Amino acid sequence: MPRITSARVIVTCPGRNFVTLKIETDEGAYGIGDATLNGRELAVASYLTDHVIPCLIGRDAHRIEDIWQYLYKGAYWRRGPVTMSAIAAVDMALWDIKGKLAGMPVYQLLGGAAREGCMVYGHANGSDIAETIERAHEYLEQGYKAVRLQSGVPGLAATYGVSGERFYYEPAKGSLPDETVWSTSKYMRHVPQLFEKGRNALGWDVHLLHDVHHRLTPIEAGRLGKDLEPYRLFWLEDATPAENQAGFRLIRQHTTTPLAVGEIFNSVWDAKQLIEEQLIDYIRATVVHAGGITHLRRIAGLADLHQVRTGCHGATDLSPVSMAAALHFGLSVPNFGIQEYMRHTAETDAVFPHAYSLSNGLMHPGDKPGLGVDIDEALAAKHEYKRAYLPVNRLEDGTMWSW
Ligand code: GCO
Ligand code: MG
Repeated sequence: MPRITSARVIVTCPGRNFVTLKIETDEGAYGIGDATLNGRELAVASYLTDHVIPCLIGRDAHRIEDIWQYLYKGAYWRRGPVTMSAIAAVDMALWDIKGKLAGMPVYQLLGGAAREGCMVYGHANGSDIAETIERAHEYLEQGYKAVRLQSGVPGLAATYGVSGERFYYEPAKGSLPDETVWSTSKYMRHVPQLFEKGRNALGWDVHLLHDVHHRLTPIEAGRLGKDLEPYRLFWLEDATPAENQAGFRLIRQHTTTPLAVGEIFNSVWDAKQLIEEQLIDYIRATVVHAGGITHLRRIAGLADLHQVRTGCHGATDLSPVSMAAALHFGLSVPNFGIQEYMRHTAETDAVFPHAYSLSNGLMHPGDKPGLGVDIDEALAAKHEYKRAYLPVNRLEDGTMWSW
């Protein structure tokens, strides 16, 4: 049996911060797992180094489920983003090791490919509608089958999802959080125009998505969903904060626009009611923040019983290790829906060489044994950690709001 001989946390900042766990075994195979929690990175690094790693040494690396249960039940303080990201990193690293020792890519260990590739969506964003549509065209030219449209809102200085960058959006920055200002009424007037013009320009063959980023109340979300019905969105994401899962009943009563939620969920318990009552169509929980491949499969299993499909979060704050893990999961899970794909910078890709690839709008994890992604530790060491925060958001009168 492969014994865990050592483990360490690597913090690096090739343009943005990433936390990676590396686990080594006495059989030579090592595994890596992503532990990045945007804006709160060092909390997970400490959780792993100070509390988890000492419990791993000497264990049988093949016993993935047992180690998962040990870390989850053994913590006593269950769930939460810090704990679940730490457990996820261990879980990913162990699947990586198992794959390497078996000489197989992880998706084979999960049951093999259930499709040719994972359909991904890209982010088209612009300061106005015309710019967003121009970017969306660029995605279509590259073969994407699905594009998320976000655009600046007239009268608001900054809007979620809009950046100066061409193909990605990186909101975490600064030594203190940026403050942005939000107006629900300005936004609600604007979004239907974005999709009306978007459909006219891009046609009906492309899947269009939109992220509300937790800004609306359930009844406002119901109204927006209704207003967007003519444009047949693939999904409307994070329409309202989901701590109160029952809140989604109200949205459902008012619209047939498909709903996605869950990028900030940590476990199946965050989604249980949403799934069981079929209040959502896509669950966005992801490998790194929801307890790893092991727990994500459990969430997907429950979702499958209720015709809810997966749509894992895949922003740039999830490292290439998470991206790889998400693709092994997505390729093999029966109820795959779509995968978010925000390209990492060349700087990040250099630190994390990987086997996954994109062709004609579908991504494949590649066939290297394990997850098929590595970390160049010498290069990682050259990029020192830089504190960065996600923005905070206020209404125009100064009231704190969800960002
Ligand atoms: C998305 C997300 C991101 C988050 C980011 C926070 O749909 O991709 O909403 O843009 O804001 O991952 O860390
Ligand atoms: Mg989102």
